[in-house]
Amino acid sequence: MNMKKKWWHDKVAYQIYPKSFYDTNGDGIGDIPGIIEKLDYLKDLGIDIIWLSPVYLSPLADQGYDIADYYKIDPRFGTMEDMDRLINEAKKRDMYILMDLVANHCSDEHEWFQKAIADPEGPYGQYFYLADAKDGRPCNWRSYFGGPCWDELPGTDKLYLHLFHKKQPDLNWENPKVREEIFQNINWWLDKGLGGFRIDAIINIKKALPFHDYPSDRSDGLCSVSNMLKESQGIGDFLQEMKNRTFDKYDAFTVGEVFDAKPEELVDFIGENGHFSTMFDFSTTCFGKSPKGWYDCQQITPEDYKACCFSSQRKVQDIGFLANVIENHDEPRGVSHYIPEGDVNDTSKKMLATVTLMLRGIPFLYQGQELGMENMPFESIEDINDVNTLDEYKTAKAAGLSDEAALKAVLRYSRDNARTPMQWSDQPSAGFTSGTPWLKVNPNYTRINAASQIHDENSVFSYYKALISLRKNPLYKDTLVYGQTVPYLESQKNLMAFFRKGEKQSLLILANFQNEPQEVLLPEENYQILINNCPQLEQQEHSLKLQGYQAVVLALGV
Ligand code: TEU
Ligand code: CA
Repeated sequence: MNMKKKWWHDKVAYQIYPKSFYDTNGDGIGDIPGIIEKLDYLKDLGIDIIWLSPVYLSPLADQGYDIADYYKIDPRFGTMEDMDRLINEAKKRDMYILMDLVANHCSDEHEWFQKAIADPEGPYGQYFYLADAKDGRPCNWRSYFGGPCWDELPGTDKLYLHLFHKKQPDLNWENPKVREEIFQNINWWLDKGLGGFRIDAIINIKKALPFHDYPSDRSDGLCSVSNMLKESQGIGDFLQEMKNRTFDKYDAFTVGEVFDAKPEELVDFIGENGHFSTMFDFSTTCFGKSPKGWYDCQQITPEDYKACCFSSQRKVQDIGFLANVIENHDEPRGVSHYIPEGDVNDTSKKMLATVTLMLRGIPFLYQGQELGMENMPFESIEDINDVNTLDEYKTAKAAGLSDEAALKAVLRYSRDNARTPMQWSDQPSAGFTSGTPWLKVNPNYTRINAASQIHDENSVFSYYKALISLRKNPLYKDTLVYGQTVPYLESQKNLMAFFRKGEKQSLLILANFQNEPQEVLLPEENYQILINNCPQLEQQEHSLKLQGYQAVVLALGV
């Protein structure tokens, strides 16, 4: 396929959750100066693009995804000078900073919302979705964080809409003034030299109007917002306008957080002239989700994992690029989620890394993934901070689960698993802070930490580094960036194997997604081993015998 080359096609990205990354002033909260201090660590790993979860002024009801001022940095994270310094320090190292664009909603503490409360009939009332309380709720949608998505506009006879937390009122994108405010803010940031944005919850900006009910799907009488998303039409007009007015002028990189997109719209979203540069592939993270809640989710198996990845690769490769993740701040740790319990070890972690980084797409690592950080062994619901997990716990209890069973069910998926502090060393609080960390550190930090891995050539960290450097090696780069993904021996159980076929070259990736060894027939007799996550490789005449969780990358025909 002939694809116009873009500056970001061959880049590797990394998500920082600032609150948990590195604290420089001992208040237990990670900060921007902490990110600056760790830029060389990221550069050494091979990272080009850094996405920061929100650092704007915020009451942190949803950890910064509730913005009170889009032009200010929250003092807990630092100052605007720190932010400018970060952008410049990144630039010096040929790295790009992405901020999080949270434009579906703002905070209830934002000036716009405060003005809407003071005068619902005035211009700021139209920045939001308001309705007369006397008529009852305009629709029965359930907020993503539980309960009805309509609440009283304080001190008035109105209701307002919030698809997320009640401290996150939805902005009314139908109002051109709102769009104008957002575009202005985007350009203001891009003028500072940002590389672009990660775009939060964006599918929600277009509501199917007028508001109406859908059949209820739980005993609360409410329904999932996804019903509305299926019905809504015309989001493309908003997104193209945004792109034309902002990103395009700067050749900015954008990655959309898009759930529930319509399959036929993929080309509109990430095709040649798509709304975004790329969007996340959530096929594996979303697998098995149940409308009833987390407690009812179906666990993903290696075969499911393979099917999800290959299906995404097939769908997208003639259209554009997806961004590949195994985890982010909304998900459990990938190694805990995708590798069967009991099998989580350095070899299986490296296997998962091989698959993620060798697939076609833009890899996005999440902080700590490069160290093989694992889910947190939370002991009680009291240890949980995340609003989403607390709500899912309530849902599980309401469905009749015991305290213990409900806890177990939600801990598997809890967003706090990935939000525990980054494990820098075996020093107190994992070297994250000299104070008390805002969220408990995973007790495995004495075993899993950056300091012990950076200089260990067998560590998960060094392995990630090798995979990234393979992606950038001029000999293989073109194939790894642009080459087609062609599944190999697709029906062989717990084997995830695929070619990356470039113009002049074929690479073969073989990953044994199980603890037992398995034999894999080779398509070619001549090959060179580029990557191997085990000390040895058992080579037979026409096949390889892969050990449990062994993964290799082969250059064929050489
Ligand atoms: O997430 C969007 C979203 O749909 C999430 O609710 C997701 O389904 C859930 O977290 C899975 O457990 C984005 C952000 O990534 C998330 O952190 C925010 O809470 C949310 O938007 C609201 O801004
Ligand atoms: Ca701090």
